[in-house]
Amino acid sequence: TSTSNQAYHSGFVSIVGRPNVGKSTLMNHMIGQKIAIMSDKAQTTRNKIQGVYTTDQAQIVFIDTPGIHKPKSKLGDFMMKVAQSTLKEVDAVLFLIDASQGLGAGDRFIIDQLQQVQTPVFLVLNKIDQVHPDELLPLIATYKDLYDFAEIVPISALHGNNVQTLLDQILKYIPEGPQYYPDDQVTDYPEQFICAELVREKILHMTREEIPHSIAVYIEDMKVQDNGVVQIGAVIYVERDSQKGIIIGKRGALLKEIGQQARQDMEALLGSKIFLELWVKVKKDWRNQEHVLKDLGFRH
Ligand code: GDP
Ligand code: K
Ligand code: MG
Repeated sequence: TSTSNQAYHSGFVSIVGRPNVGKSTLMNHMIGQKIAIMSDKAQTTRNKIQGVYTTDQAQIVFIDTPGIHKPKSKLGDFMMKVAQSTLKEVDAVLFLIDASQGLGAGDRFIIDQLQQVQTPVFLVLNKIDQVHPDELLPLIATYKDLYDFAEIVPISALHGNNVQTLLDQILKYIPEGPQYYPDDQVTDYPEQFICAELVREKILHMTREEIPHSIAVYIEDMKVQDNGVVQIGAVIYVERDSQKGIIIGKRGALLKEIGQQARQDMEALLGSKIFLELWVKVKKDWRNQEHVLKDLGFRH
């Protein structure tokens, strides 16, 4: 307010951690809206998605980083580069772990990456709703042996326990700066991208392991009709004809279900009626073709 002479603070915070530790859940909880898609399958988040947390004293832009892991394809390589460059640019890094699981090879790989940057790193122990309090201290000791963390905060992203404390701790690391985004903006990603992610999320939920890593979703067009209905055309790219058959399902049943569920989420997101059309196309080996990745919106 005009009577306060406290300076405004703003900055960037990256969220890293093994797949499924709850990065997207945490960001959505902090931002208070469903931006990053959530699922119980690995590699749900491919692009960095920014969520914006705004108060009248500070603004924090969160980056939900794609999983840091050893790259196996050009797509994996792309994700790794995004993650590494992000770590250097931010004011703090939240290293999220699943407290109900022990230290694994994936955590060690991430810690190796963190050793290469100067940025303060928080150890955030998530899913404390699933562990006995006695187990926390030994777990913290194990991680403290490997890295000098700036802060250590146990939370439950799903239930919101201690999330406000985490936000308060983060604010200590946010320098003076301007408000980058307006009060009501929660993400800087275009609606097209989020709609494509919603379609991909439904496919992740409704198919078996072999499918999720073989698909990409691209919004071909999105326009508002005279009656206010938003018309969206989306293409689901798969690598093989057999995968196309799986996604379409018996007499188109699965594709219809994917479309219905994605449409409901889009309507909630955009606040208007949606007319959604889905197509499935085969694009062989799209994951290893640089130009295909560019077409599909994977940016460095
Ligand atoms: P990400 O891959 O790190 O982004 O993980 P997600 O946010 O997609 O979460 C993976 C799974 O863990 C989902 O099924 C979440 O509901 C679940 N999860 C996330 N946070 C918590 C938590 O605090 N407690 C419990 N019990 N489950 C959680
Ligand atoms: K996930
Ligand atoms: Mg995620």
